[in-house]
Amino acid sequence: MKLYGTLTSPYVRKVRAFLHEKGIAHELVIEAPADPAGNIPRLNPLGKVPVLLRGDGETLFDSPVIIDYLDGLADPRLIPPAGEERFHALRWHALGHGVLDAVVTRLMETRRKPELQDPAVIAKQEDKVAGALSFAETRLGGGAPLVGARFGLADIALAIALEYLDMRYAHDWRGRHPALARWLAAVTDRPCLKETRAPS
Ligand SMILES: N[C@@H](CCC(=O)N[C@@H](CS)C(=O)NCC(=O)O)C(=O)O
Repeated sequence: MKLYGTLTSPYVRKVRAFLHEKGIAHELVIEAPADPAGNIPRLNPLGKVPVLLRGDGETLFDSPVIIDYLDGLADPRLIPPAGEERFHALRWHALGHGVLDAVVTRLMETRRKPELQDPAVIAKQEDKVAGALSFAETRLGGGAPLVGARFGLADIALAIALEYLDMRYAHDWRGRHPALARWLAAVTDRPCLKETRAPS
């Protein structure tokens, strides 16, 4: 099984952390989606990473689909199988994933020539991030794990979203969300997070 992606993509990191936490053997193929001579356009018609190439030659994308597939491969289960816990875990995933989308959209806008940037686009994405953090701050409960008794998808998705803020939209979110800051500090040394962090 091969995972294609870059070391800086937070979507790829989410899948890598999930693979690490589950202990699933795989080969990481570092490849930028924009490389016209690379494999990504052939493996994913959307031209995005991550892409998972299975042993039988089938490919899977995007990151939520890959994660769902991987969870069924082996124990421990990182997504609760049913009931309220399942929907809470999937909602944490959606929240973390949405923060990534907002930060990426904001980043792309800030990378345009100054005269082409639209401050309204940037403000709209920053509002989404602020709303997501406020939502998370009030729903942390007693700390990690966020759902059930085991560190799982919910924790991976939230931790990676918060660390991506520090990487691509650095601002004082900790001052406004102290419970979230404490929660991240308590999980940040987990091996699945430490070993998938983007090189500085
Ligand atoms: N929804 C996708 C998002 C993947 C994505 O946007 N990946 C970026 C890298 S961070 C990419 O491949 N961008 C290239 C492009 O959009 O052409 C997922 O969760 O896998």
